[in-house]
This record gives sequence, structure tokens and C-alpha cells, in this order.
Amino acid sequence: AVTLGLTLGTTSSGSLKETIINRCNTYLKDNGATSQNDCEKIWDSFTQAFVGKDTCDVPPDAYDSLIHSVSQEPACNRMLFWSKTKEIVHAFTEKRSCYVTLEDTLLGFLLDGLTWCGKNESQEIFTTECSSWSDCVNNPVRSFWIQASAAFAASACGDVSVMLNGAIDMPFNPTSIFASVEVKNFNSSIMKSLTVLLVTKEGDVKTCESDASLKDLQNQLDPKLKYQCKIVPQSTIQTCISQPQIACDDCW
Ligand code: DVN
Repeated sequence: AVTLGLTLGTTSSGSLKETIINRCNTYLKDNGATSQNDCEKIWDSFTQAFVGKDTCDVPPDAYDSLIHSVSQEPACNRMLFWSKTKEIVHAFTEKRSCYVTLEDTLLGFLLDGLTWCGKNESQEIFTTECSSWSDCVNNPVRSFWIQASAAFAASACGDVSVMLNGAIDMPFNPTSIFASVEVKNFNSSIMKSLTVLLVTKEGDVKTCESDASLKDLQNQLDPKLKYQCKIVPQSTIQTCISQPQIACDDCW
């Protein structure tokens, strides 16, 4: 049943399939190492997570089979998490392979920016007028990002970084996916440290030490993990984005 007064849009499974298969082939061509992946199989696992289900009735674990169908070695020492810094983080990782976000892995790359849902007792796939992030908890898009984020965090190994926004009140916000899903899934037996990169603009007064939300982050980390925090001026990141010849180690 369609709740919340939503009307589902027109069927567009054809173009969604095309988009995802094209992204999959492009990714595999550009990142040779993951040749065990079969794009058609990945598409089938993706669809079985939500096809035939109400748009508010797709729990995170519906994506477990999709997640298992995608094979990728974790990028130890290069994994980069983020919260409220989406644009700048991806502008940076797009130019450089020294850091890898979830959206730079095959799974995240396939679905970044897309919307999809199904309908109870129907084989159709919709890409418009699906329930959105805030309409209901178990919506297909939100559930996917929760489960993909949990898996990405559980695989985080070695020295790990997170880019947080130093221009807002709570850089570490308990309702964010980073705080509510990713930090909880870190595994201290394979991870060594977490470095916060606190992105600040000129004139920001926030410091690593003064921010209360970062204290909460430290308190939530397993004490076996080393915690570090560095202020990174936004202008420095912009310079590194526009000048790829600058070594990553010199960006922060
Ligand atoms: O570490 C990253 C990455 O691994 C990812 O999977 O999760 C982490 C980022 O999630 P976050 O900590 O919740 O960070 P944000 O900036 O609060 O949210 C990231 C994105 O999730 C947003 O940009 C929203 O995507 P959109 O709409 O721009 O395509 C989406 N999002 C999160 N909370 C939302 C929401 N969209 C709508 N309503 C919300 N409450």
C-alpha cells in the first residue's frame, strides 16, 4: 500500500538498469583489480532487495546479498569517512587515489546519487516519487546507505581518516550515519587509528580541543584505537584539488 500520500512515478527500470550496469562496467574497466565482479549478477542482487516491497518496507539487511555479491579488497590505510563535507571530500578523492571513500568503492559508486523503490506485489522498479530519506525509516535508499556504510566501516583497516565540518555546531552529530552507523562498526582488531580532519574556513574559531562533539567521538572509540585530530583549512584542500601534483602527504 502506498502511504504518506505518495504516488509512485512511472516505471523506469530500463534506464536504472542501464545506469547501474554502465557504471559497473566503467568502474571495472578503470579499476582492473576487481574482475571477479559480474555486473548482471550485482544488478540481480540489487533488485531482489526491494522489488515487490512497499517503498517504506525495505530494511537495511535486505541489502546483505547485494553487499556479498560485490567483491573488493579494503583499501587499508587509505579509507576516508566523512560527514557534512560530501562535496569537498569527493572533489578531493576524484583527483587522487591516496584516499578512498565509500562512494569510490564499486558498491558506493554504483548507487551514489540515485533514487529507487519498488511496490508491494509488483515487479516494477521506480526512480521517481519514491519515499525519501525522511518519509520513513525503512526506505530503500536510506537502508542501502546504512548497510553499505556499516560494511565499509567494518572493513576499515590500518590508519583511517574522517573529514568533518568545522564550520558547524556539531561536527560529530549523533544522528549522522558516521556517528550512528560507522563508528559503531569499526573493528579495533584490524584498525589502528582514527584521524579527524576538521575542515575549517578562515575566521572559524573551532579547534580540535574546544569542540564538545569531538570529545563524544573520542569517548565512543575503542580505547585500543589511537585518536588524532588535525585542523585542515578548506583553502588548503581546494589548493590540493586544483593542483594534483602536490603530494597527498603535503595536503594535511
Ligand atoms: O562516511 C560517510 C560515507 O561512508 C557514507 O556512507 O556515510 C557517511 C556520511 O553520512 P553522514 O555522516 O550522515 O553525513 P551527512 O553529510 O549528514 O549525510 C550524507 C548524505 O546522506 C547527505 O548528503 C544525504 O544525501 P543526498 O541527499 O545529498 O544525496 C544523505 N542524508 C543523510 N542524512 C539525511 C540525508 N538525506 C536526507 N535526510 C537526511 N536526514
